[in-house]
Amino acid sequence: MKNILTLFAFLFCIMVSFTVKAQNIRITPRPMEIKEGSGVFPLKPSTRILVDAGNKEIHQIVKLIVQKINMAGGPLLSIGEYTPEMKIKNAIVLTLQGADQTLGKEGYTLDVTTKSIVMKAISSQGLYYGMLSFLQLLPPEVESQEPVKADYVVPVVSIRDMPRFPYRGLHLDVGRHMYPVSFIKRFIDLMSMYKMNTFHWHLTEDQGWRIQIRKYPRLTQVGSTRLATAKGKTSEFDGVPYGGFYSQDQIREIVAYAADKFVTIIPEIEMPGHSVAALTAYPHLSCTGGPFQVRQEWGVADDILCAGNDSAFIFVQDVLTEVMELFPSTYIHIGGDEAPKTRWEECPKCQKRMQDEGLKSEMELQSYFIKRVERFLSSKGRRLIGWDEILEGGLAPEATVMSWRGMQGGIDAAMQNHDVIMTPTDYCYLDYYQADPATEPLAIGGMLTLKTVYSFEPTPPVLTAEQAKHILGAQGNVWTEYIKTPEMVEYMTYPRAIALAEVNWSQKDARNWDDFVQRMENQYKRLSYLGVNYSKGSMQTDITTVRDSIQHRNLVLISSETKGYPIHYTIDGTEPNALSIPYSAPFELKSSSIVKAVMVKDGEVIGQSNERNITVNQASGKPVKILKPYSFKYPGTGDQAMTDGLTGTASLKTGWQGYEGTDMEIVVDLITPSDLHKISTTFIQSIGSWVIYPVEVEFLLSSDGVSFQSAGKIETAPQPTKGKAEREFSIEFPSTKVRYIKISAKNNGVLPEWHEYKGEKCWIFCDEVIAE
Ligand code: TNX
Repeated sequence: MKNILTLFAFLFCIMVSFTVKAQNIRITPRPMEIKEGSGVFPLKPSTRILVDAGNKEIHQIVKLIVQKINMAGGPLLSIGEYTPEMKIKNAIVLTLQGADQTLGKEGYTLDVTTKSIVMKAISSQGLYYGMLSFLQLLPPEVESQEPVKADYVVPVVSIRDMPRFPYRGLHLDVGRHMYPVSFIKRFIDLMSMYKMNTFHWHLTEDQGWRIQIRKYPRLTQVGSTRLATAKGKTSEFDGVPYGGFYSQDQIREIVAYAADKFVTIIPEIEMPGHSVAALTAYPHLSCTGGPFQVRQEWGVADDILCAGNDSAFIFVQDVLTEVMELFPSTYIHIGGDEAPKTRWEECPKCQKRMQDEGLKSEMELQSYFIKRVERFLSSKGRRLIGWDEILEGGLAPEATVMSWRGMQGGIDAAMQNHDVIMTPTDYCYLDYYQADPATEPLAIGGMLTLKTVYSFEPTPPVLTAEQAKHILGAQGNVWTEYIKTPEMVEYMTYPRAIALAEVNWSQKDARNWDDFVQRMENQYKRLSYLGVNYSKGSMQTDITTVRDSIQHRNLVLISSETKGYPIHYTIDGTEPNALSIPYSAPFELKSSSIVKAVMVKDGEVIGQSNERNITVNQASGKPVKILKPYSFKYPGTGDQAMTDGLTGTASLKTGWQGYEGTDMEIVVDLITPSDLHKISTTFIQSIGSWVIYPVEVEFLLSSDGVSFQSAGKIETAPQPTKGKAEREFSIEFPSTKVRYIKISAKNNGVLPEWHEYKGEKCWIFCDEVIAE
């Protein structure tokens, strides 16, 4: 009996230590080396934290962490001084003594035994990162803002860690929308929690100048306020003035706050483009002399700083002088992106400058502009960063390039031995959608899921080992045209920024999506305790169809980028829950339905529900022949998009097939001749996106696929409609046996006279053939 009890006790211990292990070593970003042991170190009120005598910086950090643990309901630890002669028991040690030099300035070791926890690093920053990892070994409740119950035990483990990249950045645009000082601090707190070390603060824009400059008061008196803002993606305005700026005192406060968390702030002052707010305040800095208005709509403005005007350079230098006083960062970002040369081409001063300086093009004039600013920054011991457009016309000698229009700018710069920060739109634009746009809040466009961010590899394989050293790291960009509130900033930033934090910190081959998903459970709990409005988009289901090409029918396929959780769905329009039909394999729908699906964990729905309207009619799943090709930019689901059962959604990206300037012509083969009396299809119009209705839609029928008879034609004259609209084009006829349906739609070709961009190629967007 006693033996059996001992055996049970033994098994129980193994189980406990196993669950502690499985639950707790979930540090994100994943450390370089983790050696798991067995047993735990319990935190008790008698536990002491010992730090090197005289290290004020680390003392400060330790104090914050002691408060944090206590606020969450954990034991109140005491702080003492550490000396190497001490016998360490029931203590947590943070020391610069005896640290592993090879781990560099940001690296650390963290050794947990049942008796002590020891963190070593060669700098306070390294110890800070050790502390962050230590916090992640504690239960997630440690992030609670009020006392909650939790078991404060730390699993025995030995960690050696250092970052892969030195530059681990997050960007925030406060030009389009701005946020309170308290939120900027919170943004810094959160990024630092994931060991990011650079905050790129985008402070000036066409739509608002947000930094106080003493020498140019009108920048904030005039340039910080726009009279209205574009409503959503329409060409209407809300009529509500929007403004604000950060005073120099506030900026100093934020810079100091960030420094305590080892976050460097790189300020960005945009030039020569994206500067309409500055030109509104000081029109003489422009080519035309103005007047201007702080921009109310998004996009790219033609009016930029005049490169022929010496006062523009004096202005830039004066502004940068005050900026350098406020920001100790070595790097200063000067923008350089999206500067149309329209004004410079017509400006006598710019043209004279080109002549005087022997510049052959406006591109070279841009390069002259940037080089001149760089000389100024270098003379003050600072370094210039610019968006990849600064490559055009020749790079300034010491410039660092932020590659955003893909990776090529970064590759070119690294090949010229320039430093690079990778921030390509396809992987780093946190303003893009992160789940099905049909169920997401309005975003600028694009699609960037958590998994795609996680898959980012900042070092392009074409670079040699030497050139690759110029890739300093990656950065996530939060552009805020459609992000009005702090809550929305968090929604767009998290959890994607955590995926990018791991891309930057963890070793390349240590990255594993399924493992990351597991570890994220720990992070989601922490974010919830912190009240972060993170997105659950990665836990959304994707509902689509696959075509059974033997039986010519569509089957509904439900999946998700986050694997490992059961999916449940409904087809009767009700909200799915854990009791709804469990999904196991693609299934057939007997009639048109709304399919709604969720993922479930422990009997609870996780993530938000997704839904798709799926139509079932005589054409569904039948083969489509494309007679005139659609655009590869908007293929829908490809050749079978018009009969895939998935109707176009509110987003131009989902469902619709697009034709750029060309006509549409398709034939659907119903395989078995069927009695039909109605055929329809839908087109969309979205003036702002250059999509208009076709001018003519014709439906033709055939029994042999060779000779077709017209069943009806619908003509329209292109009319401007407000916002986005849909129109069903249909014909009805006496019941007829039909095997082939041809639909041909004529594109107007170019945007009509009434369009702002008249004469440019216009699109037609169509979806789904419905045959009844
Ligand atoms: C391009 S990225 C811009 C920004 C916009 C952003 C929207 C860059 C250097 N310029 O001005 O806000 O796209 O995604």
